[in-house]
Amino acid sequence: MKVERVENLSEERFVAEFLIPGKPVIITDAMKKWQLEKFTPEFLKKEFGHYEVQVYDDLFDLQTIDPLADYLESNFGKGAEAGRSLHYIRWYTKLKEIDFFWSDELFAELAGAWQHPGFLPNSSLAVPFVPEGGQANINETHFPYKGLFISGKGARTRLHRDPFNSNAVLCQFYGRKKVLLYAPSEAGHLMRDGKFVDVESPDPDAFPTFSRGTLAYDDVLHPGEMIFFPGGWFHDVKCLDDSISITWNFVHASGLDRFCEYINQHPDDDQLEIVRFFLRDWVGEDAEARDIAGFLKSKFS
Ligand SMILES: O=C(O)CCC(=O)C(=O)O
Ligand SMILES: [Fe+2]
Repeated sequence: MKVERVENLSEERFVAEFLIPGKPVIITDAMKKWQLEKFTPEFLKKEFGHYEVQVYDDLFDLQTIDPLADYLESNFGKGAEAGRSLHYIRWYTKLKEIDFFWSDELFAELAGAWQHPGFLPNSSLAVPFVPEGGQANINETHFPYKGLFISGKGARTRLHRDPFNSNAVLCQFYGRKKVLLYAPSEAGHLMRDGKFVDVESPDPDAFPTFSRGTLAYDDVLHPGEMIFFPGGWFHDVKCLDDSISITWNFVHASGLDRFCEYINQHPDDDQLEIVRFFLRDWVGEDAEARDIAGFLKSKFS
């Protein structure tokens, strides 16, 4: 099935029809006024080619740190050649308190080239936390897992669901991506011992009931389109062309119960470090899952 495509999506409709029910959607016109020419390989190479960036495999294991220009030279314009490494740049803004090759400087320089989408809530946000009366802005507020994704044709982000039940938005600038989506209810067919099935070559011993899992959506995201991945949904993303995208995650107050339930049930999840980083000014750097949940519930009750 194809994902519903909408235009002119208001925040009210997004929250009521997609965010609260947890329904994926593709927004076709939210990037119309953006400077798309700044999200091309040529422009990024010219302006940012000397930056060192982190290069991952098809999940989230770091492989190397290389200059952006080197990656583009060896991976773009090649086609998915047999034997070519399918490494993937995921260049995130700061996610934790360590010195790393974060993209904050890049995003500061690109701030004028794109804007906070009109449908995306800018208040009632739990992660990043926006105090009452405040307004988040994707260009000024720090969001979790906000990053520039750069990947050669054939590269892939294997099936996964995003951390701590957070929602994600993926904006496609350059090239097409094939997107497969499974509902949260299919977890039993897709996950085992914290590992996810590889939908392109499922291991029948580890995932014996994979074929009984229902694929909800199979679609292609085109340049200029944005997709919303609701929290808990499993997604596999494959680059049909050389590709450039931006993504970020968020937890909205409407999903607070699910978020708190998740963190209370997974107090040792290593991604909680990221939640703490985003809430450290309010709950402290050592906050336990229940303190985080208690703080957010008190703010949105
Ligand atoms: O674009 C990709 O390769 C993966 C995107 C994704 O997983 C996300 O935005 O949550
Ligand atoms: Fe994801």
